[in-house]
Amino acid sequence: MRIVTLEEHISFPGMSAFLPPDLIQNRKPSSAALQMMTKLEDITGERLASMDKNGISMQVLSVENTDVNLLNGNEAAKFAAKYNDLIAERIKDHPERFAAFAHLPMTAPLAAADELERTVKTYGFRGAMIKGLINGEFLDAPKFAPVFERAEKLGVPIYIHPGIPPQSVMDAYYSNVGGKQGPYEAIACWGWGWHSETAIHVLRLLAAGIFDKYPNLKIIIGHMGEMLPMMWVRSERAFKPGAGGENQRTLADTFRQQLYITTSGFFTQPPLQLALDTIGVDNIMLSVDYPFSTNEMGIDFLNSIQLPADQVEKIAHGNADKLLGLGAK
Ligand code: GRE
Ligand code: ZN
Repeated sequence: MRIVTLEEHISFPGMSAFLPPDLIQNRKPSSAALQMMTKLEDITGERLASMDKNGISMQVLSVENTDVNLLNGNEAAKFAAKYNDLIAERIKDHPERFAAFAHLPMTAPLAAADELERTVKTYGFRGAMIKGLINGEFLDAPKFAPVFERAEKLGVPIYIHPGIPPQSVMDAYYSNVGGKQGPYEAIACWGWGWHSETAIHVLRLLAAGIFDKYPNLKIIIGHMGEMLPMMWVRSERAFKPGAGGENQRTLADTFRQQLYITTSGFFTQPPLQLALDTIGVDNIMLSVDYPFSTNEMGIDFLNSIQLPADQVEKIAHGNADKLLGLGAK
């Protein structure tokens, strides 16, 4: 069976040569990312061998770090373009095995929209991944409109991934746990905080009326829907049209029409069942979150799904092929 996974990360540490030296010390890589740097940097070595071993046909790659947000204006645009050029160069000999989401200079939203268009048209990139807040701001801020507008026009999705929380959130919510000094990353990031942050991100887009403003815009989120399937009915009641937000449609209608989720980092049946019962089988796509989870975990999970074959095919590749325009032309 064809298998496509689409929350699969890369990072090129050599790119820090293009950051001003005084900014390099302001970078905040997670400890998990630092540990995985060798695997993040590799594309056609261990990564491709592991895809072969596990029967993964294609990975859609995305940049794990947010260094580009340290830069502004033209500097950010040049840095992102260099990153994307490098990704395109590194995958060009394997068009059947790798595709990519663009890395965008979101501190300069119009340049970000232009870079999205350039990478889609020049390299066939499949959309963009945006990691977390942009220097403290969620994407419903009006300044980011050009990116949504352009994505809708180009017919490519935006993947919203969690990012390192802003310092004020880190301090208030995730620090001094049990009297220990400093922040506790597992609560702030991959053990909880990240997932609630991305759920909040999508609910903010709903409440701000972004989905209604761009009715053909498609948003992807990972981690089995970032807790939204669990909260579905309660949130649906709270975010009814006319309940204070700008949204004109219900949460369920909006999300089933415009939100897609991946299974990244989730490998058990109960959360999948919740996702099937809420957003539905047409909006769920297999992903691993390589290298932070292993391809073996993803494939064992796929093999354990108890659904009719045509539905497993949708999750394994059909939905992604359709949404991203992959597969047979
Ligand atoms: C992720 O991309 O989801 C991720 C990281 C770093 C650590 C763990 C993790 O970027 O799941
Ligand atoms: Zn991820």
